[in-house]
Amino acid sequence: MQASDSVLSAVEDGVLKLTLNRPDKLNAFNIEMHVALRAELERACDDTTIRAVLLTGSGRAFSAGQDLSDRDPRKRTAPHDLGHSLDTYYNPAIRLIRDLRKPVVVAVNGVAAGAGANIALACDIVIAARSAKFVQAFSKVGLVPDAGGSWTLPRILGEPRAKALMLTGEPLAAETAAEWGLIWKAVDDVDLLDQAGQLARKLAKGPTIGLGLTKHLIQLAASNTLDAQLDLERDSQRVAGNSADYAEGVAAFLDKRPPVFRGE
Ligand code: LHQ
Repeated sequence: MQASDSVLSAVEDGVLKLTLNRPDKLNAFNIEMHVALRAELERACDDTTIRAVLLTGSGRAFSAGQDLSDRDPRKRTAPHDLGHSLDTYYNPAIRLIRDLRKPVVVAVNGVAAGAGANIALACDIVIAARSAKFVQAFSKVGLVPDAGGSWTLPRILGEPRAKALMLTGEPLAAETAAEWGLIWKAVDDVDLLDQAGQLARKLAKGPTIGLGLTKHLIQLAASNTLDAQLDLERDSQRVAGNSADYAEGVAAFLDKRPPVFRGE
């Protein structure tokens, strides 16, 4: 199924592969791309045959963030309400990625700048091409970090590195991002899509209910007390323990055979 030219989509082996596709604009976000991405993320949520998402970009970039030619102040008599852009487009996308109870792998194939960087960093497992870089470009155009970046970077990197990256807009190389724990790993450019695809397919064959609950637990850990987290683990384990995939996992272990999880 192909929803829009600006986001290519295909489902194979339980993986919804989404490719941001405005390569001549370094996959910068315009409204059409936002609408298409949102529709695809909603589909990932609703369609039980989709058990993992793989997001990437076409051409030499992952995404250069907001399409600035769409936001040219010289072409307006009144200023744009950028808060409205965030409410309508970016924030729902970040919430959909984080709330989706299925793993989202992102293959960062080249530069990821501005909101493009922070959309990538909102995904569950970030694999980047060694040549890719992450640029908190906002300060260069007089804006503040958005798309969740001002939340994600200080939590993962701490204030010193988050502030330096965000105040200077200096690019962060994929390998350094991996050394700093901001992403899962940097791989050779030629191997990126193979490795990210293999990982997404493996996750799509996993116990989807348990994986979704695990994602949720990890996301709440930093803001929960230990007591609240222990309660949440109990509640989540109750749900996981009632899943058919748990029964299959234990049966397969006892039978000494690989499990066949159905995501149920
Ligand atoms: C672009 C863009 C772009 C349009 C490259 N737009 N054309 C903002 C406002 C509204 C609501 C809420 O949120 C936001 C959040 C944001 O995302 S703000 C930050 C927006 N992004 C940026 O400031 C990044 C701007 N781009 C760059 O700094 C560079 O292009 C990077 C570092 C990404 C890549 O540099 P190069 O590899 O040297 O490529 P380039 O600069 O030559 O760009 C190639 C083409 O892509 C070029 O077009 P052209 O027709 O000359 O070939 C650029 O104009 C176009 N392009 N980013 N965001």
